Amino acid sequence: MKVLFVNPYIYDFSAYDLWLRPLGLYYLAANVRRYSDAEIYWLDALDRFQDGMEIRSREDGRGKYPREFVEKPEIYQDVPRNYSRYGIPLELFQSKMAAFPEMDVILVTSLMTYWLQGLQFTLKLLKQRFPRAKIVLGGILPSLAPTETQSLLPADHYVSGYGENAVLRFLEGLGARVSYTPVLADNIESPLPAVDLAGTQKYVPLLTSRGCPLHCSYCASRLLNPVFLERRPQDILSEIEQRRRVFNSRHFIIFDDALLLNKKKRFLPVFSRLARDKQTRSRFHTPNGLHASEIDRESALVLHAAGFATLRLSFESLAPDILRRSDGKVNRKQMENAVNCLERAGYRRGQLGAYLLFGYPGQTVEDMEKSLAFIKGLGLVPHLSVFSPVPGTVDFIELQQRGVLATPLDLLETNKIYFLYQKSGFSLEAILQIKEMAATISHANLEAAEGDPL
Ligand code: B12
Ligand code: SF4
Repeated sequence: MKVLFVNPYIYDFSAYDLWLRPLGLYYLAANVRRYSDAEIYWLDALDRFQDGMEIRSREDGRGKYPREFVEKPEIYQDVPRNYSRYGIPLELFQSKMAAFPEMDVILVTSLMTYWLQGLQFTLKLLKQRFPRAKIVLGGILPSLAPTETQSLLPADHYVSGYGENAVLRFLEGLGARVSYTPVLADNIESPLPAVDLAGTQKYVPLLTSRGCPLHCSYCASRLLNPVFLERRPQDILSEIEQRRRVFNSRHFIIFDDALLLNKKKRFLPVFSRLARDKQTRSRFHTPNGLHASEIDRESALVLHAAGFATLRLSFESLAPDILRRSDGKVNRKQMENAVNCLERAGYRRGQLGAYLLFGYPGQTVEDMEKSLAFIKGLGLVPHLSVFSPVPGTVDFIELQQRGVLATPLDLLETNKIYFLYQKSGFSLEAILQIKEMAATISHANLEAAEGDPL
């Protein structure tokens, strides 16, 4: 049986490769390879490192996607931004498909609820080339919006939640020989994600836990991962070691929601061990925000000594309503303390980033100014994390009840840029003013940091 794994194109106002990787699909491919006799094929429309592409990247692997401007859907007509298809050139995608043999099954992932059109476009290409293949769709879309996914995206089978077990069962049902079907209920150890299928292994994703024990009203972590599951330190260390030995990987991108929570059990044993290992020159990056309240003297020293190069702290806001809805994640004092500890550990302040929620319902320009001024005072680089209304979250349901968002759900309304410009209450001038303010602070604080001591 031949099985093709596909990461689809993106249609959006913006998309940047901030180490975006289809990690869920890597896990599924590893499981299919280990536990079944299916033959595996791989097609990633977002892999900037695959053959024949000219790569322009930063040294750590971040970079721009190739893009092609496309017509905006009706609902986005008033958003004053270009709209594009992001991903590898179409000819490359098509020539890869043409070179593959006929497929029996195609497994397609989805990474954001609003990347609907990218999926529709990719599914159309796949159906034209492989009309007889069974298509299975999984990931964020069928997990958070199952009804809409089924009505808008043609597939033979839809999987909500973790796919390891479901995929093997599906293949077994079609006649593949399957030796084992893993259950991830209380143990997330599984074959290591199949990063060998990617165009490069220099920058590899790393997951030390699934989910988060907190309950922020804007976050879908709990819906996607009902239980906070943590890996054993020894298994995490073995994965890092294997990546270094086999692939010479240098950059590890942490995909956790909550790397530092329960730090004594996982973060400290793993990374203090790496910190002691002076031979290694690995770099760790946390594009997802870290819990600043967990950063004390000890964890700051470990972060620095282990080689954490990109550190972004989840700050969100100083606005009382947002703080309340963030499940007590962090406050002003904890943030100051975290930054002091990190500075003492050897970081310069301008090397540290802080995520600020922007475009949150009810937020005002004044809220943003105050929060930005606080981050400026701390000497950090602000990153505006534009609010995306995520289906199924408390905030999303409230927005529907208030009539701000449509019922039934319109997936295109979950786009963060659309929400910011059309629904957040911020005027175009205010949006530009806040972005400008953030850019100025960022520039000044980055300059103050001058260079990278890591
Ligand atoms: C890591 C991460 C990122 C990383 C990398 C993203 C990536 N995928 O490469 C970065 C930092 C870049 C990122 C950015 C953003 N993210 Co993000 N991110 C995550 C996070 C924490 C983990 C995703 C992940 O890889 N998990 C690990 C893998 C193993 O799990 P998985 O992908 O779910 O896969 C499993 C199942 O889904 C299933 N499955 C997956 N594919 C398939 C396919 C088939 C066929 C089958 C059967 C099953 C299946 O099986 C897999 C294995 O069990 C999730 C939250 C979460 N806990 O899921 C948010 C999340 C996806 N992000 C979210 C958001 C809001 C964002 C941002 C918009 C934030 C912002 N305001 O800027 C940006 C947007 C990025 C962009 N380019 O526009 C939202 C989703 C929003 C939405 N509307 O869909 C989430 C859910 C967090 C939240 N706030 O609720 N993110
Ligand atoms: S702390 Fe982060 S991951 Fe956890 S619920 Fe809040 S936003 Fe989601």
